[in-house]
Amino acid sequence: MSRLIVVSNRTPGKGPAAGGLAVALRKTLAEREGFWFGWSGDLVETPSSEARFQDIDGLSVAQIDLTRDDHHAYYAGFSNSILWPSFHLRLDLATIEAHWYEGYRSVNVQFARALLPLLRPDDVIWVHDYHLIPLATELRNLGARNRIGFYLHIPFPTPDALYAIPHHQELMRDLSRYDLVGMQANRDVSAFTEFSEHQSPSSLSGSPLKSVDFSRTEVAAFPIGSDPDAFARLSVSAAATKMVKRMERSLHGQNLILGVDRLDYSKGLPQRVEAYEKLLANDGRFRRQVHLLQVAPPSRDTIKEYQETSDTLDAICGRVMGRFAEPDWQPLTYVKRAYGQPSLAGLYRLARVGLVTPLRDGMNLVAHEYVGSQNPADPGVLVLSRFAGAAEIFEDAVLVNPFDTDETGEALRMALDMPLDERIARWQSLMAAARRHNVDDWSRSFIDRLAPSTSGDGTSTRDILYLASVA
Ligand code: ADQ
Repeated sequence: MSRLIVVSNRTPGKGPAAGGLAVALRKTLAEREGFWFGWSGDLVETPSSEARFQDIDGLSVAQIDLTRDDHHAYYAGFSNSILWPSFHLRLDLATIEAHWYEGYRSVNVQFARALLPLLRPDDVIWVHDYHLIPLATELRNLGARNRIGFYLHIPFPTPDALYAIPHHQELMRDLSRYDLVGMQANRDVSAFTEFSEHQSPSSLSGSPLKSVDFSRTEVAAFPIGSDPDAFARLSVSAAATKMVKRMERSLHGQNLILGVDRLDYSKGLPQRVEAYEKLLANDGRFRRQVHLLQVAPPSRDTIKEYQETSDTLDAICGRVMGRFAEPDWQPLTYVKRAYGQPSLAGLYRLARVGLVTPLRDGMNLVAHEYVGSQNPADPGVLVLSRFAGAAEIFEDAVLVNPFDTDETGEALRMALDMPLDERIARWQSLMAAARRHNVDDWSRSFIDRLAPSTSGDGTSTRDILYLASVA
């Protein structure tokens, strides 16, 4: 069996904090051999061109360092101030500084130069996410003939949003240098197909651009998932129970509504709190009967738009507190810190409503984890944004338009009033879907498709994939 080389911006770190994706890829790496390649997290003045290997909890990891300037242009600049907002259709929050592209490209070249000497001819390479779109081109320019796959964890943009990205044509040509491009949802494959079939000859110079030939690249949806049965076990573990007991003591029998997110403008946090405000304003029954817990640790907080989202959320939470709180009752708790998976699993299980309302999201694993953690005899209700990739998987969630805070407020009322038999029926359907789309099968199906002749048991998962015709 050929080795698997996983490449991502960061490699997994030490300790038990790894998410489902890292755990699943670790398992795949243990089955196939190979290593994980990425940035070390260190910024230095003169990085070595050679990668350093180390063993991280049994995982073979190769890392390179970057300079501060390259990293800034590549990560905070092109990746997270241009690609992230544009792919999430937030051009209003993008900072279009085309010169960041040089740093972005240069880091991809550095990754390719350090990775190439470590490769064997039959290694299969799996590249992750928008930071590394050019990597296949740079590896192929250096002579790599390996099978190379790319997985986009975030949504694929509409053509208009794509055209707003400097050098978008080169980025699309970069995608065409992969053998397989995996996306989260049918929606993303459709957006990609729309672009590939109607490529616009637009350029600032006015000269027509040649259209990109995608005939050698297969593009398909591989919806990522979690390990729902692991979350089911975790949600009744000692660590989860400890958190549940703590929380129950402060709830005094109120129903818990729970949001868990990275603090990111794509997650729709201000709109979510506003929807909760409307629930309390429109239906006095719920005052003193419900409590919203929003867990949202800061992320990418060197970027201005993230600080502004944080300020907006602070203000809205303050407003709702001022409007509804009483000396002996608070309508919400907002916690700006991350929790380990056992604590999260306990909170998920305790929550009568899992409120997952991103404005746009590749998949949203919190929705999967919430479903996995429910008590089968008394499950909570998932209120889910239509604009998360997860909405294609979880048809029996209460689906909402997160921009419409009246609708989300009404969905909250419906979820809180939902009778037990309906909650059980919906949850059983959701749990079946979470199991069908578990993260181990996701990883296996991508690799089977990328390297069919080298797969362990030859299992085909073709029937769960949605293929795009992009020839
Ligand atoms: P993210 O935008 O980070 O991921 P999401 O899928 O919701 O979004 O969460 C990823 C993980 O972070 C989950 O396992 C969750 O438990 C954890 N997490 C979130 N908030 C946390 C908190 N407050 N404390 C502790 N852990 C927390 C990107 C894309 C998504 C896509 C994933 C995976 O934006 O659309 O689903 O990658 O492909």
